[in-house]
Amino acid sequence: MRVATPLRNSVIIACALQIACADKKEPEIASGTPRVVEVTATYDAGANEHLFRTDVEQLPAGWTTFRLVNEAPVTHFLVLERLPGSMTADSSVNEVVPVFQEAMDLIQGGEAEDGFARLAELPEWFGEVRFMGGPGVISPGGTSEATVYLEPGNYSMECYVKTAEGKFHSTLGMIRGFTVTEETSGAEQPSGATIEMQLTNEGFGIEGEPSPGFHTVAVHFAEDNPPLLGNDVHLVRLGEGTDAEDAAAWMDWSQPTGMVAGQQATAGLEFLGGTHEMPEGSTAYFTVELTPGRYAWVSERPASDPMYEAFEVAAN
Ligand SMILES: [Cu+2]
Repeated sequence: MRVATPLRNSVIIACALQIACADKKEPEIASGTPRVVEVTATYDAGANEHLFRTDVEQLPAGWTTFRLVNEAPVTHFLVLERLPGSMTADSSVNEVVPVFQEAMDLIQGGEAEDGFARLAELPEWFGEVRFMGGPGVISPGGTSEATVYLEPGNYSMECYVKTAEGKFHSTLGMIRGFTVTEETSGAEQPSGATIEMQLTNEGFGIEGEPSPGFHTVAVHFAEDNPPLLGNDVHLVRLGEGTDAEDAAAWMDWSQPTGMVAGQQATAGLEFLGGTHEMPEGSTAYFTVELTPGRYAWVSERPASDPMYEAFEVAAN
């Protein structure tokens, strides 16, 4: 795309000057805004299943927006995982999700050490899974939207928020696969971000004013992520009696009280989206609306080493 632009410009200039225009058509350049993949988070009470409802099975490579509409009664997110080789979402369902669940069941039962040891039994290929962004944590009734560049490969979309009983949503159905083909969509990289972040292990590196209104946030992943708990960014609006520390502590799934959905666990915390982690050098975009109030940017980090930044949005 970017390589082709000067060529297109030269053809346009030639046409404007009426030089050799008749038999030189503008080159075929696919362009436009990223394709939007809409995914609805739902809950099937009869089957006790948390689900991603979407018709996506195959996508061209390129800039793509994932819009997670949370129609469920609990908090969710959608993390994109690029799977190595011939692995598919079924491989994750069969070989990865049960190991995490067994680990969590042990942690939940007070056997944290055995629980973390259980993670050594993850298949070797899990170490080659690449987290590729995706819509951040979103409270019931909200919509979370994130745009990323997808390389070809097999992907899964997953939510590992937990129930009050410590069951991951992925254990209860919230994981599904899709494939990104070699063909490229040609969609253009988003532009016009009003807030920029340089995300590292030390902080969010924020530039831009969090004024009331809609914002496009560009997140540049400036440092590679630690394994399992990575540096990502989620926006939370802080209700009365809550602070940024509460929100940051909630982000640690490995704690019995971490990432638990439900009114009690998330009381006063309204999650408004964000983006999951990506490899160093990647950029993700997400959109949020700010109204006057207290907020925090929080990252999915261990509760013992939290990363957050509180801020206030003043009325104009
Ligand atoms: Cu979920």
